[in-house]
Amino acid sequence: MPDDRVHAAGEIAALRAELDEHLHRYHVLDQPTISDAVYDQLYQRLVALEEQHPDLITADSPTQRVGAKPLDAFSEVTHRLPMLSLGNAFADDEIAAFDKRCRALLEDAVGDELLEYACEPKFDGLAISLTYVDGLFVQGATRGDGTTGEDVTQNLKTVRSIPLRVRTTARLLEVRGEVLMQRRDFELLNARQAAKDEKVFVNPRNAAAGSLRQLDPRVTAERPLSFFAYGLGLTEGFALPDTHSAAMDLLAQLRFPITTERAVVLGVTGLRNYFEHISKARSSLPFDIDGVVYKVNKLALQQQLGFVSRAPRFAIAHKFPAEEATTILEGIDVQVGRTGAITPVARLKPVFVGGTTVSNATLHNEDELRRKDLKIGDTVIVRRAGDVIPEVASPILSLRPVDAREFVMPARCPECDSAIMKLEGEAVARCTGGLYCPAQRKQALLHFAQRRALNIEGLGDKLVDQIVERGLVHSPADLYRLGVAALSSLERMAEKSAQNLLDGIAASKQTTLARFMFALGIRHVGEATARDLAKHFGNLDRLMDAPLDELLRVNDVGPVVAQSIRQFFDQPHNREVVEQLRACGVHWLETAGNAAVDAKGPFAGKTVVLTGTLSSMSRDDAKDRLEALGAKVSASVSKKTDFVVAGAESGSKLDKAQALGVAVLTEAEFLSYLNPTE
Ligand code: D41
Repeated sequence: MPDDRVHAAGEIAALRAELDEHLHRYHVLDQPTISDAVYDQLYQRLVALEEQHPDLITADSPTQRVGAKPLDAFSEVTHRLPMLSLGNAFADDEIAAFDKRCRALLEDAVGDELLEYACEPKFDGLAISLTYVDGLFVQGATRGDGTTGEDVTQNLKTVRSIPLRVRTTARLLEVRGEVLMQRRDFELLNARQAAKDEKVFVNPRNAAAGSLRQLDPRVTAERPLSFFAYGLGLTEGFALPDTHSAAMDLLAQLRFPITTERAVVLGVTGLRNYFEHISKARSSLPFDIDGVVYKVNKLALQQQLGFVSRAPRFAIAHKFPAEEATTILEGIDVQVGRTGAITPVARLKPVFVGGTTVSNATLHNEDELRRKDLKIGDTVIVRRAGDVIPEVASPILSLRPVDAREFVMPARCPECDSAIMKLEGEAVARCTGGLYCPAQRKQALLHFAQRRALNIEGLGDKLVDQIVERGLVHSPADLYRLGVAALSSLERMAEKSAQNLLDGIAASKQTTLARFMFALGIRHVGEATARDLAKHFGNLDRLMDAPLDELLRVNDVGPVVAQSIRQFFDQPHNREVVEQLRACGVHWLETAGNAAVDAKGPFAGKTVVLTGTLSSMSRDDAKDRLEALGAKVSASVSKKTDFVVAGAESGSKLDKAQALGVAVLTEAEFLSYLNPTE
């Protein structure tokens, strides 16, 4: 290397370390030691040196936080370890029940001792995941639905408190936390927006969400976002500590911002004291929180508790009580849902409550409306808790005007004029129009296309409104028959977006049986049930023809669900739609299903752990295949593991399997067990 380059390289390294240190002091420790002007000089010096030596620019240089090009769209990220949701509680007795349940499930491990909990504020922001490979920040993603989120790496790089490099020997380190906007930053941003005659945000959470969702990272860079880590995700080559609190200590050592308000407490009394402490501190915190989070502190106990559905059993959010305001109930409209359910909706004089302006609120059903004794013209109390949908709590009877009017359920559907009927014993009235009713058709299509169903990118509610109103689409199968010409004729639809939508529709053809079952919108068949059904049957024809008693054998399927599935497939019209969809090319991998699992097969009843990368299939596919053969697929290796399937670049799980003497299968061996005849 020429001398000048050697010097530059040295100075660049020193400047980066210096600048990183100041960013950390300013944004994480809140204790800056130099002025902004001095920081800026150092920064400009680095920029100049990097301009002279562009080959010395590295991805973790502080200059690389800004300047990335705008994107056309965010790409999807699959969370290798799902980002679970948190159960909610408002009342003290729910917290006592949480502690009791944990203790009961951990009886052997804790005996009579009080359980230790890690407590932290519940940031009212957006959950994200940060991935570091060999210490370098490589990917940042939103939580999305917990399974897939959006790749917002460029935007997260602009957040100064997120380190671009961490000093760790971990091959893989995933840090999870919340992005938010501090109250002061929010006020300043809104003042700036107003001065520019641009959109002002209703609350810090919306401002943070809007800023993170910018396709142009230069816009995000102008928005003062903060980050706080709340835990670890997937790690490889990293020795996990024993407790959540120690994991947080480690994160702080690695220079991630963590809350200063955390505590480790014992038992329900400890939880109650912490809640009181934070409730008092709430208004003086620099950011919005909507409650606190309690987590069983020992990670081994967390593992033992596991999770149900999408929420861990070892953690719970204790939310602050809802906020309330009064306003006028100006009218009651009705809305038609996907299954024809008619929901009365309160039209309210707009009121600011719990951080947003509310002008509508669902009234659920007629009975509820009568029970609450609501009349049009009433002054009502509107309640809103955190991100929960606002509700009309009650009328203030003393303020009722003499001309207050009773709500009358319309006899005919406002959308399609079909009769509205209420079945015996059911609380909801329904439009009888079925898929003739445009409102139901729209909802059914949106349900079909949503991310967790067939995931048709680009098919939002405005488009669905148009294609239904113009008679272009009657059933989901019609989506697969749309052409560019028909779509280009729609409002605000250029040929390019039409083509994008068609690409999205084409891409959705390859799906899974579980998604397909969920997409059909069978009453009582949610995502989890659809997955259980797919696992059990593995094959659509067998599922459609299954008698009630077979359906009842499926995990978590009771008589109501089984009836509903039977009724759905007994209608020739529904079978017709299914056949049309298959004819249009919608397909998935069919399997033998659990129902047919050979109880003597090599994986039946075994616990299997997948690690590393398989060349012949994705991890999810491997999991599906194993489960179809009766195996339980687990995330971590323990003495109870029967097999570890080790693909390329297997890490700590393989080491652990070998240490515990667990049988390890290579990919080739695994495939030979999967397909013994092939
Ligand atoms: O401050 C938060 N909003 C927060 C969210 C937190 N302090 N801890 C959290 N812990 C979890 C688990 C226990 C599931 C790892 C969370 C969240 N989850 C969470 N945020 C959004 C969905 C779930």
